[in-house]
Amino acid sequence: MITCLAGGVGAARFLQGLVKFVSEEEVTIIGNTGDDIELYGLNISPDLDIIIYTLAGLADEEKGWGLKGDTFNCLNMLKLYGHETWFNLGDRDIATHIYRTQLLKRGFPLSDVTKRLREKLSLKEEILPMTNDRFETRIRTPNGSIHFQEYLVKRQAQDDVLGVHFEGADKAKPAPGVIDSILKARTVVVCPSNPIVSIGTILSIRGVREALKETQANVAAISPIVGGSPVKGPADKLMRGLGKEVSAFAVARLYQDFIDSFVIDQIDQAEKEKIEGLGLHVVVTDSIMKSLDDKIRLAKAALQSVESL
Ligand code: FO1
Repeated sequence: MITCLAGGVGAARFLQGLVKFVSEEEVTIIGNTGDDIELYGLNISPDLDIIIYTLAGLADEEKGWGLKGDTFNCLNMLKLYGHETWFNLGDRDIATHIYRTQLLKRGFPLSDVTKRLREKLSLKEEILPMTNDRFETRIRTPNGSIHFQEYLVKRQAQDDVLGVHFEGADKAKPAPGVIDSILKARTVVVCPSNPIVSIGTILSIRGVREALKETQANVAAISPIVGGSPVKGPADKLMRGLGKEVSAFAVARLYQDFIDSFVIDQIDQAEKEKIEGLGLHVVVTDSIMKSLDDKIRLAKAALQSVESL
């Protein structure tokens, strides 16, 4: 089994490459749920949906989220009724949130809901939420603490970041199968996702970090920071806000106690030795994913980075 720790768009693109040469049944994905938000009475799990839609070939690959060719008539009507519509939910996307909300209301845990969703969309990869419990990533800003989506989408990541808070992390238990999928894996891959609010959230779940240290699996990570910037998203603003350098090396430092290898982009070649100094096996490659071939190449580099160990 190959177990992948995944956030949203970057992870989804990486996984598209991985499943081109690894059988889908062999892949287990532990997805971030810190971005989850309730809007219009609907439970929305953005990162789980991005992974599911992308692997099902339904995602709007341009934006990276939502469904290709979706319409926004429902949202426009909600706007007419005076609702805030800064989070763009497409009409077909809303069906996913209705289905998820109905099942949650009937008492099914998020892990069951996610299993049903990916089965209905004929996915063979196992997709596990990091937890079934309430967990909300909040950003501390000069205007107070706000939900991650409000920070990122409504306010376009313009607020100064004074801190990041994982509400619920103290009580959140790993969802069924999460710890096992790490302990039983042949290889664990930390996908190129935001190290603070996509991977950091998964690592904050009780028992996850310990399992990553304990597992017999080799653990590979891909740097989401290339040339001092994230390929996509607010990782630089969050890292700076937390007083961390924005570099591949800084990400390697965050993961160093449980990974064996670290894949960095050729633009960061100069950091290779410094990262090796952390005791990690470093692989330098072209890590920018534009085409499917790029995604396959990066996924192969990640697996090869630990196969030689
Ligand atoms: N991101 C945006 O920047 N703007 C949006 O309007 C937006 C809507 C949206 C709807 C469903 C969904 O699953 C994701 C959506 N995202 C949107 C992406 C999301 O905010 C973030 O990309 C992830 O939460 C971070 O990985």
